[in-house]
Amino acid sequence: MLRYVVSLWFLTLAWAQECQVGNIQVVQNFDRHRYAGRWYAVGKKDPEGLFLLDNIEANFIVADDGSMTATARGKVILLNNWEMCAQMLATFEETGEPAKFRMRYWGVAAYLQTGNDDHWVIDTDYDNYAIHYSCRVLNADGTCQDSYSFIFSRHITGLRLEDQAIVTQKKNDLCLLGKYRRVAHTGFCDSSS
Ligand code: DAO
Repeated sequence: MLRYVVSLWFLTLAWAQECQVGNIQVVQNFDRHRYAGRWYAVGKKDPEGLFLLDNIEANFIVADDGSMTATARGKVILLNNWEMCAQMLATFEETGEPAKFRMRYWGVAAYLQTGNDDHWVIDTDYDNYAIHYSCRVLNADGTCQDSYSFIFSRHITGLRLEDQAIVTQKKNDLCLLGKYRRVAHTGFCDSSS
């Protein structure tokens, strides 16, 4: 029994070490110019009190001075049952690490969510997939209590077969394997204003 408790304690400790937000690796030599353009969220790990449900896409723009902004849209449900397409805007503040930004976001309508979150680019090949991560609340042991993460694809149909293993490995590295749901694209935001 004691051996079981001790092994469990070591396993928990190892998990907590691996899952420290401070140990999360982001993409090396991040190139925002190649990251720019339209991405479709095809998977999402929701935060507490989720906001964007499906039909989520983001368009990153890099200005001549190098600053990055984004427009985004996605279906949300407000007041329990009012489905609408949220049009969002975001600005990205440098942190000194090229793939780590602070993202300030707000809706074009005042009743939409506003926030200021981390926006980390965990991995991308720029042409097909990108993995985003944000931890909103840290636990005392340095693991994340409340995170969200988008799996982005350049293709509205989803990830290519050859990218799926890479993305699965990264989900595992983020300690979020099994916590993502598929994000549907049904044209909701094309047909609603
Ligand atoms: O959907 O539950 C949620 C949290 C996401 C909020 C952030 C949306 C703002 C705009 C995204 C821009 C690019 C990722």
